Amino acid sequence: MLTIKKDFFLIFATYFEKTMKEFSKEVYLKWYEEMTMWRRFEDKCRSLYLKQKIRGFLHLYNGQEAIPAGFTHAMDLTKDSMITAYRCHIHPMAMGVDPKRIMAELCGKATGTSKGMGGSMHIFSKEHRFYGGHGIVGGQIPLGAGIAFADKYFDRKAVNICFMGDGAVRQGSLHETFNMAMNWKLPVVFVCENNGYAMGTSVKRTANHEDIYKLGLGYEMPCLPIDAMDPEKVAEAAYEAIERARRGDGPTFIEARTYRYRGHSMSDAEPYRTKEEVAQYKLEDPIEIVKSRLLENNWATEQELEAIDEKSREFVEECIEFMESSPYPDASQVYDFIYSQPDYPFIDKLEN
Ligand SMILES: Cc1ncc(C[n+]2csc(CCOP(=O)(O)OP(=O)(O)O)c2C)c(N)n1
Ligand SMILES: [Mg+2]
Repeated sequence: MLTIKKDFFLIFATYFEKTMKEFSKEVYLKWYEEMTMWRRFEDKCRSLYLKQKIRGFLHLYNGQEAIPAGFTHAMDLTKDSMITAYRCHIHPMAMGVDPKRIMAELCGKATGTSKGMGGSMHIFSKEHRFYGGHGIVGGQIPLGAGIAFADKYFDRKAVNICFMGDGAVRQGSLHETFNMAMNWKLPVVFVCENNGYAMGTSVKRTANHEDIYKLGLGYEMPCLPIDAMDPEKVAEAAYEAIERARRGDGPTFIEARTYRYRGHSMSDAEPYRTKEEVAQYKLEDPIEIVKSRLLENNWATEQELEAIDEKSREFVEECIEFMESSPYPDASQVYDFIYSQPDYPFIDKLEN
């Protein structure tokens, strides 16, 4: 009797087993629309920086677009969350944050996602569960595990996707976090966006081997490298890892192999690589991959894709208009939203 019951539930569970949304024409068109807009957005940010409308640091994401495209395809956007480093304009857009407000934030306007007080490295949206935007290399790794701890504690059945760079994986905090995340089987997917360089330091020069995903092995954390220029491959690996985390089986470490086309930030003369190397990687451009699949499957014509490109260009212009017509925060707000603790004991000690 017991076995029949068990078998019945097994069949029932298999029948209703969740599978990932298929890679349909609609998905590909959405990817093309989003990815061309993201690329255009970043290109426009570059010119706004040269015009000094964007100040401070600016790290562009060109070349890495297949990663947020693939991940958001596999995520449950009603409850899952994301956290990343300072190269952070595109991930929140993929999560649903309004690009106009991101553009406003980049230019320090009051309509920005952090009221114009965070800037390029600190995009944040509680509403869309995009938890930054962090300038300390590797600082977001323990925070991602912390979000996952809260998800588990409150039984939300939600998963945190914690992105980091190839430079960040060399921080000690990664090891403490991996150990705790495995020990407590936290619902988190750690993703190293390996774009080949940490500022001007290549992965080759950073360690005695280039297989970053192997950092998971010491913790018996499921880990794998993926071709992250192809959003389908990203989505497949993401889905498996997310579902593993969601059913309580703990974290996964994905090394997403990608490439950044622009310099580390705007002040990078790129002496560490050749123009030929960049051109070589552009042959595997993620937007071109999406475009060629749309054409091969007769899901869109060249003209239809050109119309989408045009729509992306117009939308980014609208973002700039929104930013231009927004006010700066009032000068009286300069000390607002700053953490202070008047009775901080150590300052007291110093003063006495
Ligand atoms: C703790 C810390 N050390 C050093 C820096 C300076 N820094 C800023 S970005 C960066 C490189 C990080 O590279 P990577 O993690 O590969 O990310 P990518 O820029 O390629 O996205 C460094 C060393 C910092 N911000 N924080
Ligand atoms: Mg890097």
